[in-house]
Amino acid sequence: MFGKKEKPEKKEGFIKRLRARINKGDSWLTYDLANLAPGGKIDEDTLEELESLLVMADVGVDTTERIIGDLHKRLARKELKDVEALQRGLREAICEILAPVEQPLVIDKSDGPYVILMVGVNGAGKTTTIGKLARRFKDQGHSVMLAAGDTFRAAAVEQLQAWGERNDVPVIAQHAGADPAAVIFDAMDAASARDIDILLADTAGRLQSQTGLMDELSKVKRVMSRRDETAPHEIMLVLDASQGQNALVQAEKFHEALGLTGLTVTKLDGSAKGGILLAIADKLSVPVRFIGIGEAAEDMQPFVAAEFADALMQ
Ligand SMILES: Nc1nc2c(ncn2[C@@H]2O[C@H](COP(=O)(O)OP(=O)(O)OP(=O)(O)O)[C@@H](O)[C@H]2O)c(=O)[nH]1
Ligand SMILES: [Mg+2]
Repeated sequence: MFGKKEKPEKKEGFIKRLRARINKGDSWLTYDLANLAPGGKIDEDTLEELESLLVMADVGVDTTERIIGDLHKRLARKELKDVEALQRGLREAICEILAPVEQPLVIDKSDGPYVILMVGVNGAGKTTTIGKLARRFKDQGHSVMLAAGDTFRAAAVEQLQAWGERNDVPVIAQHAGADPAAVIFDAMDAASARDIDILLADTAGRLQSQTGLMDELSKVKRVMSRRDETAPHEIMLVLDASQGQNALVQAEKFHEALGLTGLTVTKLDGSAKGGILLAIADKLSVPVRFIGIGEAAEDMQPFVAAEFADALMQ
């Protein structure tokens, strides 16, 4: 488990920022819900309008149907007497979808370095997330090392090294164009030799449709398990929430190719209202480890379903 407890004031600040950034001023749901039922009466038409609202907020057609279906049942049971009851019902439906993917990352150091392989499309936020995690793990008292497995993009190694310097953690890198599997394998050796708790391995961005590059990731994973059969301990996909439904497609394809064990959803500050997280939680039973709402280190926190539901609703 994580060592030290989160400072409460830091956490409170995050929830406030999460609300403000997801909602960008007026809350998308509460504001609109009141508008949907001007006389306060909830009927089929209200639910139909709410349906379009959810689809537009990136929740996706199937997940929206699940939510609206649930509300229809409540309506039939005469449980939706007013806007407040509708809000409560909606919040419950949202929590039910999100709760199963709230599974915090648990670091197990008993078998040597805990190795996290970071994957995702170009620009999703992999390297930044590694930097933020390095900082977080160090603050919790773990020793951390970074592996510069993005040997493809110009300046990728320097970007990782900058994060390493900022957080005072070592970075293992080779020359441009080196085999990413070899870089990460060597870094695993170095991490063992130095008794490091957590190794974070960066990789180059790639589209889920680039078969050759997806195969390269499978090879990285295979080579890692040759060095330590329990590694990688976490294969984390980084998803940019502002890509909407495309993020869901990415998650499905990366999961098929690699067997993901965790997700980090970034850029919720720039997204169409955060609904994509509902679609991902509903369609893919992969734990959501962290959510990001900005570029600073404190703008990333563990995912908590109830908090996220509240941020959507308030
Ligand atoms: N607004 C916002 N920006 C973010 C967030 N996370 C990352 N970024 C920014 O997104 C940009 C891309 O981040 P990187 O970490 O370089 O992404 P990457 O996936 O490593 O990119 P490649 O290595 O090119 O595939 C940077 O400018 C980050 O500062 C976030 O939660 N919110
Ligand atoms: Mg990168």
